[in-house]
This record gives sequence, C-alpha cells and structure tokens, in this order.
Amino acid sequence: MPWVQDPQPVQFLTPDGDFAPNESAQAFAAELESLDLVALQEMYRDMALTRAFDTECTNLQRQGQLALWVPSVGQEGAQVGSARAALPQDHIFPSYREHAVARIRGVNLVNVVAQFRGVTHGGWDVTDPAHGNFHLYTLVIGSQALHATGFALSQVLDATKKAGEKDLPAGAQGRETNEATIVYFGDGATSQGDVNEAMIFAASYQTPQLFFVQNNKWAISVPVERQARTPIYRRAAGFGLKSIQIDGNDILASYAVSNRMLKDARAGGGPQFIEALTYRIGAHTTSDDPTKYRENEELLEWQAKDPIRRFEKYIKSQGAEDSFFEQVAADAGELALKIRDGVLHMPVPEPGAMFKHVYAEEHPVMQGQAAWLERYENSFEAGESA
Ligand SMILES: Cc1ncc(C[n+]2csc(CCOP(=O)(O)OP(=O)(O)O)c2C)c(N)n1
Ligand SMILES: [Mg+2]
Repeated sequence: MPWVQDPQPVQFLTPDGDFAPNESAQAFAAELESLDLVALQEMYRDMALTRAFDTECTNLQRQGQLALWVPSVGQEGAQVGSARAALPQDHIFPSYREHAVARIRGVNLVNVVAQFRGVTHGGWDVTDPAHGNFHLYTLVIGSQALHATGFALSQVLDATKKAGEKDLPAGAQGRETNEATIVYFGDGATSQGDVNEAMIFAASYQTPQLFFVQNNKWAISVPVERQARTPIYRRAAGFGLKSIQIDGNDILASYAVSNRMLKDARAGGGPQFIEALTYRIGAHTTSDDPTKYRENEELLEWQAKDPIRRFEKYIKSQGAEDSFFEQVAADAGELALKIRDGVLHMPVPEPGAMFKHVYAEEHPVMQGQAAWLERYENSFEAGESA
C-alpha cells in the first residue's frame, strides 16, 4: 500500500487511439474545444515531421557529418502538445531534446543541427522575433530552470511596473501578466540543485511559469526509480507549485493541461508543474548504447504506446483522409532532404570565431586565447612543423 494514493495521470487517448478521457482528464476537457480537425492535423504534422528530422540527423551523425545527435523519438506528443498550447509572446527555455518545440516556434532546424556539427555555440538569435522567444539549447543539466525563473521574474516586474505598482503582490496571488515562461527539463534534472532552487524562487515570487518535465524514465543509464523515490510531480507540490502528472504520450493530455496551466500562470496563478510520463525510445545520444543497461521488453512495451501512431488512429476517426497522410509523408521526405543539404553545405567558421560572442564585449582572456590559437595555427605554415 503506497503512503499517498496518486490520481491517474491525465489521459484522453488510450494507446489504441480511442478517445476515452479518464477521471483525471475530465476537468481539462474544455481545453480541447478549440481544436478542430485542421488544428489536430497540424499537431500530427508537427510530430511526424519532427520524427523524420530526428531520423535524418541520426543518419547524418552515423555518416560522420555530425559530432553528436540527441534524439527525441517517442517524446513528440509531450513536446508538441505543450508547445502548441503556448502563445506567441510566451518564452521557452529548452534543454537539448526539444526539437519539436524549436520547429513550432519558428527556429530553422538547420540551425538546431549546426550546434551538433560543432560550427556554432548557439545557433540562433533569441532576440530575433522570427525565433518565437525560443531560447538556446542548454546542455548543463537543469541550469535553464534558473534562467527561466529569472526571466519569469522579469515578466512579473514588468507587469508590476505597467500596473503602476511598486512592489510584487504580497499575498499568495501572483501578478497578472500577458505572457508566461515554459522551461523543459528531464527526470534526471530534477535531482539538480538548480531545478529545486528555481522552484523555490518561482513559488516565492509567484512567477508566471510552467515547469515541464519529460520523465522519459532514464537519465542516460540511471533509471528514474533510482533518483526519485516518489513520483516527480509530488516534489513540485512540496515547493508549493500546482503540479500534475499526465500521460506524456497522449498529445491531447499534454495540450489540454499545458493550456490550462499557462492560462492560470498568466492570470497570476503562480508557477505550475507538469510531469509528462513518456519514454526515450532511442539512445540518450548517438554516443550511447542503451542495450547495455535496459531490457528490450521495456522498449517494446513503450513502442506500443507510441504518441504518433495513437494520434494517427484518433484523427482518422475524426475524418483525416489518406491524402492528408500522403502529403505529410511527402513533406517529411522533403524536410529530411533540406536538412541533409543544409548540413552538407554548412559554412565552416574560421577557428577564431569561437572566441566571439562568449562575452558581449571584448574580454582580455578571450583576446589572449584567440592570439595564442592564431600563433599556433600559423606555426604549421612555413614548414615549421617538419
Ligand atoms: C550539470 C551536468 N551534470 C551532468 C551532465 C551529464 N549529463 C548529460 S545528460 C545527463 C542525464 C540527463 O537526464 P534527464 O534529465 O532525465 O534528461 P534526458 O536526457 O533523459 O532528456 C547527464 C547526467 C551535464 N550535462 N550537466
Ligand atoms: Mg530522462
């Protein structure tokens, strides 16, 4: 008998694609009302194109064109549902696996890949409106939670100033803002101090924020059971965040709950937390071999819960026609070709470029390192290396 009885994770679609909202889902059903067939098809397209992109990038890495690739296969439902619930003015802080979210926000996927080819520190200019307030990928586990909370505090301060108030609201109710912040991270990241500190700070200042954890069951080779002795969503509740667990492979659950929580956050309802139960179908990265630490049965079990297949069945029942799926398959093929072409023709930066933009202004340490590199490179010219 568990110490605390957890409600069922929110689920609208069964793994077979039947629309059968469970008890936990009832309270969120109204959030789906605005989704007509066109919107549902768009969400399917988001997932299918992301998967094609992912597969192409894995191939490119295997062919030596990328140093590393981080696949998101299996997690598309959690990502697309939440990203489609965000408004254009919201800000998004990803980790390194949120390819579907990057695409939805308008980031050119070729620029996402550039980082994994080692030709850029970042890949896109966050201040350019074309990139949908999608901040840079963050490989230092959990640190983006602090960045996001700091940013969300600025949203509260801006709203406070706009309202002509001097101080943040003193009570439990936060400030109403026009925009919210989403931060994505993994189950393993919830063990990091940064994520816990971010939650405490967010609760203290009632930031308009959604913490979105994709519990894909693994932190490289460490299973979630090792790091979390209680369901992860309960940790957030302990910090005073509104927190809920969803079936992360059900795109409708991800959309509905994210939609509700983002609205609540913008209305001054404070920080919120979603634990999306999903699974990393592929390797942690292309440098990892998951057959060394997890059993095939587990993989097969989760492949049967694939977010794309279940949604395909559902939208077919809603009237999506064969011609739609044919078009998506053609678009996916075209995207893969575009990515391949973009990678193969990516300009190679001159080595000194790596020292630029590390700091906003010139910095003596960077200048010193750049000068050393130049001397070093030059030493191979004029036969000095012989
Ligand atoms: C601060 C820090 N510690 C360790 C690592 C090495 N590392 C990279 S990914 C990873 C596991 C992350 O697991 P999780 O948060 O579940 O995210 P997932 O990769 O499963 O999406 C670790 C430990 C790192 N990048 N940063
Ligand atoms: Mg994980």
